[in-house]
Amino acid sequence: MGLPLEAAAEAPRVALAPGLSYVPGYLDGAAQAGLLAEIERALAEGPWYRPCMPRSGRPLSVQMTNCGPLGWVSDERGYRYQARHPTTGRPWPAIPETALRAWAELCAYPHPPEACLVNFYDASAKLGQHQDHDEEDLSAPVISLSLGATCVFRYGGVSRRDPTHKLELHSGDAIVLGGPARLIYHGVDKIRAGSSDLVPGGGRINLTLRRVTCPANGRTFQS
Ligand code: MD3
Ligand code: FE
Repeated sequence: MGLPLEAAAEAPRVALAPGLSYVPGYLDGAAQAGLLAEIERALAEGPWYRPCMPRSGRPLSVQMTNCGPLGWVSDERGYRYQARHPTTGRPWPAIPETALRAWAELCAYPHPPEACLVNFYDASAKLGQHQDHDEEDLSAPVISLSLGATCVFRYGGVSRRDPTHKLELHSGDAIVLGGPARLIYHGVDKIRAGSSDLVPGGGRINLTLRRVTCPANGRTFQS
């Protein structure tokens, strides 16, 4: 696995906005296949489940699971991070090595990620515009890795009324969101069905790596 790492280190970073950098083709074909195999092993321990919206209980179209000491969940009671899978009650599996390497390589944050949210989009799934603010440590960036079908990602600014921009995310692309971009509105408008054969049966998988707790406040899950 030495070569994909060296190749990835070469991938150019495009600054799309302050704090928002885009790394097209960060993972080459071999690294994408390797990460998918790691995700398939994790799914045997922590399968996909369909989260629900708080209050309404309406199911999301995106299926989810997590890796790491903490996982993000959404149900009738609200949004939160928790240490166990909501349907199996088991701890989440370990964060894939490829994802840990991406965190070390793409951001300068001095502590490891605690949560790796894994989203699965079939051809009709979408994710509405939202902010990610359930983490205590908003000084840490979030890193996204895309696998499989291309999506139309849309992002704006820190106000819901700010103008938005569209970006097609392809298999292997990474984005890093930190600093002034950490609280921007963003979502997934659509999946381009049939655009990739990587994920069996089609669809798109997105991993987001997050730091949840503040290392300074003594509530860390790992140091
Ligand atoms: C901007 N996921 O899981 S990844 C999410 O493609 C989420 O599955 C989308 O939004 C997906 O919350 C988008 C890109 C992304 C991830 C985290 C962010 C953009 C972000 C955090 C802050 C701002
Ligand atoms: Fe998000």
